[in-house]
Amino acid sequence: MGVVNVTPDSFSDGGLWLDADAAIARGRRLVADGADLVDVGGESTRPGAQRVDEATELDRVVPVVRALAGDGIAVSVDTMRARVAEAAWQAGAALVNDVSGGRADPDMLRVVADVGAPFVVMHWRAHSAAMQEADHTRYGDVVADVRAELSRQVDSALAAGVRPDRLVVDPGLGFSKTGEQNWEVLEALGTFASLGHPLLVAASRKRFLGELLATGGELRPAVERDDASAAISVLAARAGAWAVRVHEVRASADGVRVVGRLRGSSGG
Ligand code: PMM
Repeated sequence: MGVVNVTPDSFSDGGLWLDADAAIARGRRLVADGADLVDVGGESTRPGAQRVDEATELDRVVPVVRALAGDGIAVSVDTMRARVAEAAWQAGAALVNDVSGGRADPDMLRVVADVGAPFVVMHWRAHSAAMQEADHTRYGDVVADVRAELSRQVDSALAAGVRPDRLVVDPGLGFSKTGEQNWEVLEALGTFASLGHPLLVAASRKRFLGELLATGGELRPAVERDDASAAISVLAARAGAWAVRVHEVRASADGVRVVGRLRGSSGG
């Protein structure tokens, strides 16, 4: 899954693809690089981010989704808003990726159930403005707690009528998690796969990689974290992930093919 952030303020590519034509070209490029899915978002969820209004999000996302879907590209829409999900679905999106897993907008699960969209349920505790505050990163056992909370989010989606075969789960790296907690989650991907739904892993360029690669106390800049991101893609594929969400696709797509070949199949 290649990322197109149609935002001025995403942490690693904010402003690069804000113009619709630039975003569409980027989406096509990601597919040429090997992406099977392009994730289009119009609202940054970086730690501390403030929300954008719905009209702005719709204006950013819908033309890009329509153009890429019109090319025959499988598009996911990265949104916490039911109306944006619905409009993107009507514009040809194939999947709804909600970082709140249906918790931010009370209408989301109903809309997704009504239209029959595949739906990513990500582990989520709070909006970006507050998610790294201490009480939102407190866990007894981060792996067990994230699994239990994600399982409850899945139950809510099922109760709202989303079909079980439409659900994808994501442990939400960097969302209400410290760097150390992200590593614990990554070491336990099988625990999340055991929820019985396809698993999405989204580590690309996140801060904990900048911390890992820091030199002299300086974080490695976000755009220089792609090699480490691709390494995680390989490990995630090896652990049975269904998809990885990345900003630069080629190295991850190639790595996933290597893993697939070692499994004796042509895919990942
Ligand atoms: N992370 C970001 C945005 N969307 N979606 C899913 N399913 N999982 C994630 O971890 C996730 C996401 C934040 O990264 P970005 O600002 O670079 O897009």
